[in-house]
Amino acid sequence: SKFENNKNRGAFILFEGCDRAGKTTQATKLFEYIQSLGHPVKLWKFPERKTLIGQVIDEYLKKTRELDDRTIHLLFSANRWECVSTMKENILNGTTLIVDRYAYSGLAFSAAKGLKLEWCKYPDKGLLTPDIVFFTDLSSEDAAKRGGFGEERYENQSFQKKVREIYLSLKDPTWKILDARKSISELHDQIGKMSLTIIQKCKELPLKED
Ligand code: DGP
Ligand code: NA
Ligand code: NA
Repeated sequence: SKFENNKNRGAFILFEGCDRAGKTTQATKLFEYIQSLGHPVKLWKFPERKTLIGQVIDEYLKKTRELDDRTIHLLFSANRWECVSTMKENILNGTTLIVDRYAYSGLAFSAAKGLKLEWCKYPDKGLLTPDIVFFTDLSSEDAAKRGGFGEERYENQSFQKKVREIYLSLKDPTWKILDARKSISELHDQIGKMSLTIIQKCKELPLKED
């Protein structure tokens, strides 16, 4: 496309983690920080519940709709696919995207139900590859202590324990595993520094689709 040789692209910064690990708090704080420095930046969250597919996902998570495990896996993936061209356009035009959950969530949550990891991976093949992944790591015991889980599907300790194990098996060189027991400001400082480095570095690197 006309963007491929852009020498000034934005970064794709991803947050992943179990429920209640402080991901959304850190993604929001990072967004505000990067914006305050004058960099073009946007905050995205998956699932994107506002689209037609996202509305079905929302009903599934709120337990007002039941769906087969493979069906919902494919819908979560389709929800990422329906946003990919907009995300790509933003990044290649120089906007950094801070994304709260992406394909690793799909693998961790679906494989935790017993679906085969290899089967789960295929629908997400070709999606954008993050430049850095911040994994806010918290044991399911510590997560449960944070005022308990919410009412949505998946929000219970034994399931989250499985999700965390699968997540940790997915770690690759783009991952930074952060101890989510640290204070909000300590984590934010750490994340902010690494993000500025990656924003500079990735200007010279192609955006990957794997
Ligand atoms: P959140 O709004 O971040 O709490 O995410 C909603 C829930 O959906 C959360 O428990 C994680 C789960 N989730 C996110 N992405 C996927 C996915 O691709 N597949 C499955 N099965 N679950 C997902
Ligand atoms: Na949740
Ligand atoms: Na969240």
